[in-house]
Amino acid sequence: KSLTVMGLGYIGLPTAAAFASRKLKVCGVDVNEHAVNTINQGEIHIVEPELDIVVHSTVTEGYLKASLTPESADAFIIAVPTPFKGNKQPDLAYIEAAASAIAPVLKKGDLVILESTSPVGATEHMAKGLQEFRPDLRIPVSNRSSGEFDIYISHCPERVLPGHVMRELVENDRVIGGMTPKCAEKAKELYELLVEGECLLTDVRTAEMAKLTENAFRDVNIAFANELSMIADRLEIDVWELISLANRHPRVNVLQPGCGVGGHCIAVDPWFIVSRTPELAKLTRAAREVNDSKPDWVLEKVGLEIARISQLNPIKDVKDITVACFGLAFKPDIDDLRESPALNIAVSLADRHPSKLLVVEPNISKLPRSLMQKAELVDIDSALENADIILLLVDHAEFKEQASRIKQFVRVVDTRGVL
Ligand code: SAJ
Repeated sequence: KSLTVMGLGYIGLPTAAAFASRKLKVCGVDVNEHAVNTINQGEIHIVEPELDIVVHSTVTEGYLKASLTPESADAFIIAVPTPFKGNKQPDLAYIEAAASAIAPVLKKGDLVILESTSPVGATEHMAKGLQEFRPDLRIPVSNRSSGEFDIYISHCPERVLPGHVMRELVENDRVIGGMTPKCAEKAKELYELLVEGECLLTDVRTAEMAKLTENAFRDVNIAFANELSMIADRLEIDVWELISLANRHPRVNVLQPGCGVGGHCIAVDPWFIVSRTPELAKLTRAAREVNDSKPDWVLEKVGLEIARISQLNPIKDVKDITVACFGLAFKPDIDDLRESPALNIAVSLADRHPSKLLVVEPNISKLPRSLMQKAELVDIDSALENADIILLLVDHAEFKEQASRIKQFVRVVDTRGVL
C-alpha cells in the first residue's frame, strides 16, 4: 500500500514520517524545493522533537521520499495551510492547488483525506474540484452522499499539540468524517495502521466542525480569563488569586490570562465558524476580539508605567527609561515566535516608545529580524540590573525559577501571573 501526503509542514511531514515508520511507502509532496531536498537527505526543515530521527530512518530505509509533484498512490492525505484573508474569510487556495495536483493521478478505489483545519464545507468544495478535473470518475461531492463511488473522500482533522506531535499522532483519538459511511471506514483502515487512540466515525461536516469547536472552545475560555484580568485590574483585585479561588468550585475551571492568544490555530480557527454563520457566532467573535485586544491593553499598562517614572523623575529623559520584555515565544518553553503576541508587543514597544528595549528569551540565540537594531537580547541578570520596567510576557520555566528575584523589582507588569 502507498500513501502520498500533500504538504510537508508541521503536520504533513510528521504524518508522512509516522506512516512510513509503519512500513507504508510514502511520498511527501511540497512546493518548497529546499524542504524536498532537505528531507531527501534524511534531514528536517522544521523544529519538532523526535521528528528528525523518524525522518532519517524512514528515508534511509526507503519508505519515505519527498517530491515536488505527486505520484499515483492508494491514499492521499492533504495537509496544507488554510489561512484566512485580510477580511477574516478562509483562504482555500492551497487546498484547491493540492486537489488539482493529485487529480491527474487519481484512479478507481483511491482514498483522499483532507487533514487541514477547514471551514465547514471545505471537503465538499475539494471533492467538487476533483470531480471537475476528473469527470471520468464517480466522486461523492456532498456530505452524507448515498450510492457507490470510485473515490473515497474523508476529512480527518489533525489535533496534535506542537512540541508533542510524534506522541500525539499515535495516542490521540481521531475524528474521521466520511462523505459516505464507507469513505469513513476506508480512512479508518488507514489511520489504524498508526493511531492507538480511538477512531471515531462521523460525516465530513461534523468532523470539520468538531475541530473548529475544539479550538474555539479554548479561545472562548481564554478570552473569559483575559476579560477577567482586565476587570480585576480595574477593580484592584489580584486576578490570579481570584481565579485560583473560583477554581476551587468543583465545576469551575477558568483558564489563565496572558498577553494575548498566539500560534497558528486558536487565533485563526474560530474565524472559520464566524465566516460561515456571522449572525449566530456572536460569542465566538467576541472572544476573538477580546483576545486580539489584549496586547493593546498590555501596551497601555506599560505606557502608564513609563509615564509614572517620568512624573517621579522629571529630569530622567524617556529615552533613558529601559523596558525589559521577558519572553517572546507564543507560549511557554518553546522557541516558536510565529504569530506570537509577545513578539508583537515587543515590536510595538520598540516602535511606539523612545525608551530602551531589552529582551530576555532563553529559547533563542538571536533576535528575530523584526526586532533587530531595535532591541538587545540579554540574560535575566543583565535585565534585572539595567531595566526600569520589567514586562513579563511568557511564563517560561526559567522565569518561574527566578520569580522571587524578579519580585523584588519595583516595576513589573506581569501578564502571566509568574509572580
Ligand atoms: N493560552 C493562554 N491561556 C491558557 C492557555 C493558552 O493564554 O490558559 C495561550 C497560549 O499562551 C498561546 C495560545 O493560547 O498563545 C494557544 O496555545 P495552546 O497551548 O492553547 O494551543 P496550540 O495553538 O499550541 O495548539 C492547539 C491545540 N488545541 C487545543 O488544545 C484545543 C492542539 O491540540 C491543536 O492540534 C492545535 O491547536 C491545532 O493545530 O489546531
